[in-house]
Amino acid sequence: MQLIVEQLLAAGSCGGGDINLDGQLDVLDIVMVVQYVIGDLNFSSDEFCAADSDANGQIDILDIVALVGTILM
Ligand SMILES: [Ca+2]
Ligand SMILES: [Ca+2]
Repeated sequence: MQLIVEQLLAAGSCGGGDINLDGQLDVLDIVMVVQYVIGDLNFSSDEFCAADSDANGQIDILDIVALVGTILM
């Protein structure tokens, strides 16, 4: 888990994970990613960049895992 998160975070300049730009990584950011993945929310390019933890151009479960891992560290 730890290794995966570190690899994901090292992947690019995007993926800070602070999607709502309140200066904190917390459950609210995870909720936004989940809402995006299930289609309830659209992201701006900045939000997308912040959410795409592994910078692969897609927001998916791996980005959620990385975000959760970051918060738990
Ligand atoms: Ca935040
Ligand atoms: Ca991704």
